[in-house]
Amino acid sequence: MALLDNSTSEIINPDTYFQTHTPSRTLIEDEIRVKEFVNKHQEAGRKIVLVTSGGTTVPLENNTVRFIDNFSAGTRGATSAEYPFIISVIWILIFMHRQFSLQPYSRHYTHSTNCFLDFMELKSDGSIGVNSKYASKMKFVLEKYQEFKKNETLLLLNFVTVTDYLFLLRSVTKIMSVLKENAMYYLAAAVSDFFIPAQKMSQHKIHSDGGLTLTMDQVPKFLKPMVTNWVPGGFIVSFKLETDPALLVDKSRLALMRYGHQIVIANLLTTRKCEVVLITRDSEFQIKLTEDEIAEDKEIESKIIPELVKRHYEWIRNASHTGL
Ligand code: PAZ
Repeated sequence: MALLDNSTSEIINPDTYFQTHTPSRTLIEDEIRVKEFVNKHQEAGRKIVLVTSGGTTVPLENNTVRFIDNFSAGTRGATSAEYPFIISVIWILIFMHRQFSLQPYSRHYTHSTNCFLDFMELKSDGSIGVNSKYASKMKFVLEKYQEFKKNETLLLLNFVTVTDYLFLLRSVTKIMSVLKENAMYYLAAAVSDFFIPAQKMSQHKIHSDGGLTLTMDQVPKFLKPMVTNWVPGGFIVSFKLETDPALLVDKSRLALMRYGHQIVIANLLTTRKCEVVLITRDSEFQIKLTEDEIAEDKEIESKIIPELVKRHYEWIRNASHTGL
């Protein structure tokens, strides 16, 4: 039996974390891609949003056979990325997601309960095509997807472990910091809270000849260095997930006060697809789908994103008034 007890968990500071852990082999290559992407769109005067999506894993062995995962399939991130971040200018997207989790547009046809084969049919002449029942929705999604690809307005990056995620987040946000107010950071990934530091981890596969007791350390709170050092003055929106409704708003507000960013979006595991609360320093704003909207399959992200874009504009306006 695995024994989990967080009372003995150690707290490592972020600098020590980065000094004692190794980034993924693709980090340097990813940094080059992000720099090119940011430079190109910055020169064209565009705004860029970073969306993080999906869950991070926590390996139990350095040669990883086993790892701890979480429930997130990346639905929030992939769905949000499809709702145009538009008021007067189009936002460009960096989509940093868990490898093999849902992606914008393809998410409609790749999930196991929504297999793309179910949308196709064999024709009498032996060719294959899209079943006419689904053609109009598929055409809509395909057009949007091809537009993204043609205009190169979507950069995909992926991570697997919590360590991959933290190194990548630090690099991407530091590179994006040149965009100043022309950027938004939308952190919807479900990032592990506990991990086993590399130096304490078993090198090889843990033997299965008895029970297993795990002692895990706390993952450093990366929002603090992100807000103060990586993108000082950036417009940062984080998500807070809870399962206990009595704690949700207070814990979300605490995170906002502790890290000093702009918005925390509070959501409960059970109702996250139809109800969230946007928490700022001086307000709480509920976004909810009505019964009719739920019946029409409306997605709550179609209400969240325009609200955030509006608030980003207000934030720039207020900042320029106060000379910030
Ligand atoms: O991926 P998904 O759509 O199933 O879940 C989204 C979510 C609940 C992970 C996201 O809305 C969220 O709350 N992310 C932050 C989780 C946290 O670290 O508290």
